[in-house]
Amino acid sequence: MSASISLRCGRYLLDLDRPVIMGVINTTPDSFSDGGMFADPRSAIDHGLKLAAEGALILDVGGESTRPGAMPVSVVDEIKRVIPVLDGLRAAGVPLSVDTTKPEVMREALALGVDMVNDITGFRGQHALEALAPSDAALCIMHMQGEPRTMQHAPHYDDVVSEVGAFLAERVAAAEHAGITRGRICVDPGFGFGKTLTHNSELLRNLPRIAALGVPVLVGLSRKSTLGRITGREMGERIYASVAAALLAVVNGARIVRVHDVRATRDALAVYDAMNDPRPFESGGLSAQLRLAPV
Ligand code: HH2
Repeated sequence: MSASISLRCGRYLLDLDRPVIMGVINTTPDSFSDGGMFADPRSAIDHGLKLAAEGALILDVGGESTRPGAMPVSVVDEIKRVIPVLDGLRAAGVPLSVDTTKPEVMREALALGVDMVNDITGFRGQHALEALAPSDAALCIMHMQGEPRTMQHAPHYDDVVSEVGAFLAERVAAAEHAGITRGRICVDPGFGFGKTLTHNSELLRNLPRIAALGVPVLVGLSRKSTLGRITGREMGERIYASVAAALLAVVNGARIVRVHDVRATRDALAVYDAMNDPRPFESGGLSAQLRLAPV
């Protein structure tokens, strides 16, 4: 039997022996899939509670859209968007993640007690790793080529899997150098962030090579345009493709999937889980409490 895998996430130790769902809550007016739907804090909090009830074991709150062509948001505006929502979700009973690239926002969120910081720039911002070092929060280190406004113009790699893997390895080493233990780190190849459909499929096929870095892998393919290109479906009709992508990611070694459609993904992953180990399902499945040990 393989050694058990976990991630230290602030207040919790998250059991990753079975795949974990991270539910997405965008408090933005312009996110590519749910922009404007949860711009009011109350609706964002209610949505987060719903996602936790549906089976999300992490809630990821973002205040700046990263879709190709999105316009930047000021520190003040981003804080105004995410902090009330994170505050309202503190008692949700699952780890809270903030999706941000700004060290100032990271600091505010950490002061409030968030359990994870998800940075699409891989904590390359000045003082980003310093902001995380004194906390117990988890880090999601993501790869992106270029920057959101222009990243899809002409992404180019000689060998996408090797280049993404080398970047992630370098950022893990930088985090460790800053005093952050590996047990707090997960990595993400950054599907759609400066990548074509061909790059994304090559990364998904070769995910075991990213997992070989030795830290848990997180994958976000939910509703992305690459799935629209494959299926010819508009945003609101990509749920089946998103579930298929999440399942493939998990089969190829992802431990965490970042999704909008938690309920559907949960069912698909439960089938995968039960195939590997049916015992907990004989007695009703594993509760969130059993997978989230308070530290
Ligand atoms: N994708 C998005 C945002 N944050 N973080 C990680 N770690 N991995 C991802 O793949 C990822 C991410 C984009 O999706 P979404 O949040 O729905 O849209 P937007 O950035 O427009 O708010």
